[in-house]
Amino acid sequence: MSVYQKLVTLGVLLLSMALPCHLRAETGYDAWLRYSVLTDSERVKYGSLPASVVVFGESTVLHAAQQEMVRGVQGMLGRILRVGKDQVEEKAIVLGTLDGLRSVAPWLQGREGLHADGFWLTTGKIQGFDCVIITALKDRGVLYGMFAFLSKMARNESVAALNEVQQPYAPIRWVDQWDNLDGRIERGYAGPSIFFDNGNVRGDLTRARDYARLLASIGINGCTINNVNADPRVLEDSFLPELTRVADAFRLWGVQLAISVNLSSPKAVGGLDTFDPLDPRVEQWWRKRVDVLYREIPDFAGFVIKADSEGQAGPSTYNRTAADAANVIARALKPHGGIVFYRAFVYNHHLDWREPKNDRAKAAYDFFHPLDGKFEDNVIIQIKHGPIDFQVREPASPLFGGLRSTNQAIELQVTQEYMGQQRHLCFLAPMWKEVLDFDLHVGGGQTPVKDLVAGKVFHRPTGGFVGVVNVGMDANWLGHPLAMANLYAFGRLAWNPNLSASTLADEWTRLSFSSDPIVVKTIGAMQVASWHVYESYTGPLGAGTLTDILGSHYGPDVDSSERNGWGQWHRGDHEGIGMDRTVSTGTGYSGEYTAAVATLYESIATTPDELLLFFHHVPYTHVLHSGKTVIQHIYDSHYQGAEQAQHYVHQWESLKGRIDDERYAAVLARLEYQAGHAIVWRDAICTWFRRMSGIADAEKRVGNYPDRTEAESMQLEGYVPLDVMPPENASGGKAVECSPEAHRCVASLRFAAPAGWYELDVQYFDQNNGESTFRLLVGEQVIDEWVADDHLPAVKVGGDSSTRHRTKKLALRPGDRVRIEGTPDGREHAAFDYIEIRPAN
Ligand code: GCW
Repeated sequence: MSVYQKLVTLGVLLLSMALPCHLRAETGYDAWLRYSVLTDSERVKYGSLPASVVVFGESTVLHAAQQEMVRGVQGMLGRILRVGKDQVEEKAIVLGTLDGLRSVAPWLQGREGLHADGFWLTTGKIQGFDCVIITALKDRGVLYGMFAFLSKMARNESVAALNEVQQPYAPIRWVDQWDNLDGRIERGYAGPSIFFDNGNVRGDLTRARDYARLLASIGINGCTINNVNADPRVLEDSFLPELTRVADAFRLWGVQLAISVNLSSPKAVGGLDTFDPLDPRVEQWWRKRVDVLYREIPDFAGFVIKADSEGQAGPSTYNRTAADAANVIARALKPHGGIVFYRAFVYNHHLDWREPKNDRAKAAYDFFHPLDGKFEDNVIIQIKHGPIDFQVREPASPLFGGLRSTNQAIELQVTQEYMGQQRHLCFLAPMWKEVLDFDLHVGGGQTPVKDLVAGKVFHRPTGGFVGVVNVGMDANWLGHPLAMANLYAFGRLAWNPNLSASTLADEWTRLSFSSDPIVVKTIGAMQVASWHVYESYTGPLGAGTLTDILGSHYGPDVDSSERNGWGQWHRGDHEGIGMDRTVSTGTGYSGEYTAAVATLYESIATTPDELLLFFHHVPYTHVLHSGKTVIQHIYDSHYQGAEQAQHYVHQWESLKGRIDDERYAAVLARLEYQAGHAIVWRDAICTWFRRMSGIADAEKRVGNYPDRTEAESMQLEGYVPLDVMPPENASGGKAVECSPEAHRCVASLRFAAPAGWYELDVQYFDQNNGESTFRLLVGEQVIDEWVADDHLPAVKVGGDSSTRHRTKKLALRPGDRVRIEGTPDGREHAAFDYIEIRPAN
């Protein structure tokens, strides 16, 4: 280490020691369980908190609860509680099940109606001393009660004179991870798997344990650790000890292990020549497998099955039904209390797009509704929230109303596959709430989706909520520090879907950042607006996400949806856009809802604007309820959305000094990136619609960029023009890239505007197959330099890789030579699209 480096290190060290405690350096690893020290005035509230925490009973979960209480109180109040067991000798916080406390607090037994996993926070005398009591039917409930208690303190709520019962809305509150055994995660955006590496379970499961702690703190009780596109090897004998280690890591936090299984396992790893669910040998094979599993992991939760979908094997191979397949496995699990989740995501991805009646949205209902009542009681049909696939705007799946004698769970996607992949801010609670609260009008009275999935409407034995999460090895779990609000909100909604999105954002911000009112207000406002903002610049009116659905699911690519078998069609052409899903003239999808809902969607007059193009094909000139034409709405919405994305940066900058520098910088970098990428989206979608419709933007913004100079029109040395496909993904359809023989390329222009301060944006392409370097020079002076080393889902020039670099406050005068110099690397040819120079304010 050089003397300079040593000085820098010392400086950083001193600086971090000098920071007030609540601004300590943070990676985001602690998420909402930071227990950061409360201010003096906040601490006053807890002056009379007992000095000891006594646990009644013996179990790893209760022990973990006691340890966590010590940790939390120490963090927030700086006091180390005395721990005790089975006996109260002074005022104490008491942890124990109702059973465990029976002999010392018989008066507690009067509390009726506490369900499994529910808890009761109360106060009273135990063995002669005033106690704060956290009790439940089961150990896990005590754990949840303890977390609720600490959460109250962290949010500075009073914990005096508590008497509060909380019951979870539904028994199933699970998360699924789509981790592959080789350590990669399908649709994971935060590094490799915390569970698997190189074909096996990781040696060090610290992160798996810490993940379980986070999950428990929001009431999650099950976790499926491997991809639903399941590797049959998870059921091999040799893999069982590996699974056992994960179950052990989860157990102390009351999270039960589950795995995804491949339906072809009896044949693929079981040595049979069939996996026909009705073959007795197959039945016996599943039974034996499951028995062995439970011998090693007695609290094993169950299996998740994706079958007959996207290339996965399924019962259709033998002309059997999903019920046949689910039931054979369910019967093997039943004696052990295990559950089978059978995913409703079954559809034909070779659908003929020329046939106007074909509609992927109908698949789940068509497939599963006829099987209602044919499933064992420990089968749960796991249904994505909408009928397509986690698009930015979909109606609630009609299948929620189509199953009355079958258990169901809603599948929500925390990982932002179609929502900006944790590079764009997109808080999903408002979207989930709309679906959960949507009344499907099945049976009498109100039947919102949340009640259907919880089994309340048709009195099902089980059901609930599943979130696809995909945390990874990134220190902050999901990549974007603000994305963790989605995991938090998912868990909290699974516990209580009546919580509002703004309450969730508020709770999460207080726990994850601080209770500083400006922080709470600013982050809350950004989060709550963000789904609408994302929707407005990526595809409004229910057309579906207009992304590259054949590849990354990230950047814009409107045409990729059309003329293929995947069925994510929007039917956009020169006349109009939208899928006609009505009964009268379209695919008939709207008829899958009960009459009250079907009527709403059947008619253009009653379909809400935001779902118009999901249900109807209309001309671009169609006038919306808002009074705007469809085409003008599309233009306006993209401009407004992109504008709001620019505004996030300023909102965030207003928090400087109010939150720790690490997370401040990490979030700022993502928001600056998002602001640039929102413009890529805006321009691509508006250009496509302008070209397709032939109708100009009434505001004259589309195709008219006064501050922009196209790279291909600059003076080029070593750089050569490149046609970009699809053309709308680059300004003017073209970019420039270094020619193969060039080692360094230059594009320049002569500045012609008046002297002053300017900001300059370079729109360049950051691929993941090289790390090109860019320099911005004015005359001979190097003004700025950066490396295209981000890890975007992109190997070519286009909408996935297009990235903005901004140089702020730069002095320019007429005649200055502005130069962009690119040094290619690997397969990345230092390509860029345009520069924009505008007066700095
Ligand atoms: O949306 C699609 C995803 C696939 C995923 C599939 C599913 C795990 O693009 O990556 O596969 O959904 O939910 O099964």
